[in-house]
Amino acid sequence: MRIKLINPNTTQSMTDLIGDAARSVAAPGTEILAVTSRSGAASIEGHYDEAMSIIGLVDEIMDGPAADAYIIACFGDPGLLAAREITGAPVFGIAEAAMHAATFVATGFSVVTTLERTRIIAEQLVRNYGMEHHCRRVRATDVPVLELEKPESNARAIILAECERALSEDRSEAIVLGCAGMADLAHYLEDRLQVPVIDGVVAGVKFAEAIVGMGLKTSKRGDLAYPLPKTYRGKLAGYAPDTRLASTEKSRKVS
Ligand code: 2AL
Repeated sequence: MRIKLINPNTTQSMTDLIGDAARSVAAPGTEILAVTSRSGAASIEGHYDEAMSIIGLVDEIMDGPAADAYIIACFGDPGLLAAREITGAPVFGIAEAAMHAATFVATGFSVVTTLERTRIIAEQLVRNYGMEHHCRRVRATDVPVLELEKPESNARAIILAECERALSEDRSEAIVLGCAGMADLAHYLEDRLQVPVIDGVVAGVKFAEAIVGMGLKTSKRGDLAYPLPKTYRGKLAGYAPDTRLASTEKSRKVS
């Protein structure tokens, strides 16, 4: 099966990092197609960045090659429900995937993310996903997304210290990593913390394999049905669902 792993920010080095993480767990026969959004912000750290990322995300889903499943590799899960509307293939957000995975291996988890403003967005996701009974706290580290890949930012040590506080102060039994750019930290942290550390990119890949393996597709009854045909004006005229979407979904044939 082919899983398209979409980095909705426009930083290629982060795509390379998450592509490596995804391939390290992919089953034989799973192809990981890791792509960088062609439009939008270098890093996604707020509501505006998220909103602006959705066009690039939609482009990656609507334009070929088609995939059996899609993963949105940003912890805000930007455009997740819109993405589920425009394709029948299952779509996974890394925040939703990581939180669900955490509930299988721990009663309570803490999310450790980047900035204070993304901490607030992650808290909103916890509520949207009905995870209030499982998520004990969402913690910020004040490490900006693009600093994660710079050794001089000391990001590893800062994140490790925040995880240690989460285990002692929140009484959490597992850690959910709150940014795609932390995908390479999971093993490092797990070795030191001795609790499950869940990266949503890896969780997304394994859930995608499971759901596709079960033969499940996104329901087209209700709110995730294909968007209604209507006129789109201005800069978005080309995104009218009936023109663009119909042809891409019709040509969707993946082995
Ligand atoms: C993210 C992420 O995963 N990628 C990105 O650009 N921003 N999320 C976050 N909470 O920092």
